[in-house]
Amino acid sequence: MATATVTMKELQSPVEPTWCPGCGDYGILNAVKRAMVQLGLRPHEVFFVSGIGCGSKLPDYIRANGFNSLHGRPVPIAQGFKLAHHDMKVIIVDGDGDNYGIGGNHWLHIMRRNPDITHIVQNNMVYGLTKGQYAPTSMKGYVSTTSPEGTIEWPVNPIAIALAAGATFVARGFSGDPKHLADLIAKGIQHKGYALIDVFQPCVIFNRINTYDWFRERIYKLDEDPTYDPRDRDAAWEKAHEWGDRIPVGVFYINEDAPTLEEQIPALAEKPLYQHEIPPKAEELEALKRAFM
Ligand SMILES: Cc1ncc(C[n+]2csc(CCOP(=O)(O)OP(=O)(O)O)c2C)c(N)n1
Ligand code: SF4
Repeated sequence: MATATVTMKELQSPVEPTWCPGCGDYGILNAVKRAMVQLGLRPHEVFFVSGIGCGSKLPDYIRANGFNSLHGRPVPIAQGFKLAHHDMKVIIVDGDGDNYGIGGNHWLHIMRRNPDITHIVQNNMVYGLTKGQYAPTSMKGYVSTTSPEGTIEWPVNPIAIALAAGATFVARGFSGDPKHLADLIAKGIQHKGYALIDVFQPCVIFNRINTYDWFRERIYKLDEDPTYDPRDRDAAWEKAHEWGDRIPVGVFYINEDAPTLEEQIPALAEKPLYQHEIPPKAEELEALKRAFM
């Protein structure tokens, strides 16, 4: 891990955010910068990948490498980048619609593979950019432009799905508490393997149910309970289903022993893929062709 000194100012992008005043995405941007400062991560050491959505504009608002991909596609792009350049920190930042909806299948498979990637999902339980349609995380009965009588679908449970799919780091934060969220993001970046950080992010325009106050009345921190052990998968499973008057945030689960995707690919052991010789040597190409004949 880098040990250089990095300041919040150094991470300041010249681009002004276009988020609505009061949007929970500001807290996430602040927490991401704080985490980079905490870890001494310099702009050139980090690559952000996002999809399409309000929150997915984040790579424009931080001075680091960044790439806005298509709606639902940041996961495969981040994996491709990680394989090509596995010595860089790769951070995906996308919305709940992006990752739990259209990109849901990619998400399942990144968790099985365990690349060393940090994934911050801005979960506002609504589609913000496209003006308030219900999302996969909207609560049952949620009234929106596309569910005027209330959505009849059960919401996805990101924490339970991540545990079931084998994610090796599963956490949830709240954008109204950027300091706590920064600690979670820093832990996720330090974790060797895939780290999910689902973040409650109030959308002050389209989600008038799950507001800052709604979350503040309910959330409590797992790390304030000294008896909670995040290495205990059964305990995490139980906490994943806690919803209603009390909703936990913090690190639900961590498995520090699983090998990463990169560690299991022999070609990456010697040097990053982008430093490999292209095109391969003639005899290597011949051998490859013969393997398919
Ligand atoms: C393939 C594709 N389908 C649909 C859209 C339209 N679209 C853009 S953003 C979005 C939803 C964004 O919601 P979310 O990912 O939760 O992010 P938020 O805006 O709430 O931050 C949709 C449906 C698109 N751009 N591309
Ligand atoms: S519509 Fe909602 S999510 Fe989008 S910028 Fe405004 S407050 Fe934020």
